[in-house]
Amino acid sequence: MIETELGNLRRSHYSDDIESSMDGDQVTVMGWVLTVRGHGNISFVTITDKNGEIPIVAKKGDCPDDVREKLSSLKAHSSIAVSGKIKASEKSPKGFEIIPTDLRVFSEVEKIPPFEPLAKTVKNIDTRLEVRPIDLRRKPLQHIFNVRSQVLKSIRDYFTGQNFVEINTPKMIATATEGGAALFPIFYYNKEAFLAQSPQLYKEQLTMSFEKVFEIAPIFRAEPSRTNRHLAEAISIDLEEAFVDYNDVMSRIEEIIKISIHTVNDYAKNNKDVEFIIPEIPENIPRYSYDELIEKMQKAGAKTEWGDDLYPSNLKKIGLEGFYFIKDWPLGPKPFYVKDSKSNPKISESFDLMFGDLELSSGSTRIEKRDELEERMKNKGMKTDAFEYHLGAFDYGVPPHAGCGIGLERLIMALTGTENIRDVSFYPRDVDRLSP
Ligand code: AMO
Repeated sequence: MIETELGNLRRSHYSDDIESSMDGDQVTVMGWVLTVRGHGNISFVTITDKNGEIPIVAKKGDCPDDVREKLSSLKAHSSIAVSGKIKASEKSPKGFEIIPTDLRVFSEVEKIPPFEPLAKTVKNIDTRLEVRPIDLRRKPLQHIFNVRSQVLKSIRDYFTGQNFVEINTPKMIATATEGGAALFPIFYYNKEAFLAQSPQLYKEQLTMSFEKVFEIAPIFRAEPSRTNRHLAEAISIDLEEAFVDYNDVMSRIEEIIKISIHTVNDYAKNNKDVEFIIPEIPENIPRYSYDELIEKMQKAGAKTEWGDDLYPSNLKKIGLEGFYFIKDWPLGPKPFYVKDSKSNPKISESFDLMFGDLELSSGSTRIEKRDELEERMKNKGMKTDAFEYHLGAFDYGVPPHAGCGIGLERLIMALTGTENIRDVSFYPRDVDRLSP
């Protein structure tokens, strides 16, 4: 009888804890069936766990018959435990195999899977997203999400090392913060409320008490467009700092980009089968002004005028590649909290961080004076009463401050050469997808 319950059985080793020098040792490994091959009296089964693959060789006479028969009948994806002896083997790519003595089959797969666990690519992304937990077992995605986790760790370490405080701000809010982006309305008891488009106003307020703050959390945008770079729910790495301006924030982003590329390089060094396209570590990230780029675009024959957005097709025309900043955008379309430039009131102290034609981050120096902020809100046709909860803080010493939001998914796209944002989000949300 092959047991099916975990009971007190526990894994003794992960795949990467085992090596040929452990010949003869008894181990218990756990994971999922990757492949099963067999002929006559011998079965070769590969199982995979969090860290890699484990070859199991069940040969008549070497292991109990019921174990061998059951192993050879298993389908890919079944979840099992194998106890047995390590045997050093030059024929095995890992240098060892496991001769099973005991088997537990926790969840046996009956269905034919929508794709094989080893499939490198599956053409239709919807096929994959429908069975996302299974899709996430595939190696290319394992690498993306493992490296994403490490990049997040290195960014958190950076902030903590620089004496930033990690904050959490409300995600159910009463008013919009990012003018242009659409809101998701929700019921909040008997009132209308919204999912937060960004932590903007709260992170600004928190510079009053903590000076340097960061948050890594979801932002919600009712994006009507179907593109490979927009999600309805994305993760934003937000920072906000007192007594600095947008130039200081760009310098911080530069450090964060360098640290992140180092992390991805280290990951790739330790995992030979990764197929990331990793960008070069830039010595400095160039900072172009909006004016300068408009002029270049016009010279390159683009039909664009001062005040227009900088469209990807036009950015391509002037051959901008890799990481670069576009700074000093026209003030008009910028959200109400963005400060104008003292040298030219038509321009804002703002920037976008770009990677090719992909916007990874935007940031700015913020307004710290109540009357200026109210004026900007009125000019934008906003009702200042609704923002009294925010404006009230400006009566009590808001420091000069600046900050930015970096889209985590887009950052990971840039760091790994991933084309579709859905491949760097565990459970992507977009116009057409609200499940799984
Ligand atoms: P912004 O609206 O430019 O700025 O957003 C900041 C960054 O968040 C990412 N992002 C998205 N990623 C995927 N899908 C989306 N729908 C999406 N929307 C935004 C982008 C973008 O550059 N409060 C300001 C930031 C600040 O000034 O601190 C803000 O939200 O990478």
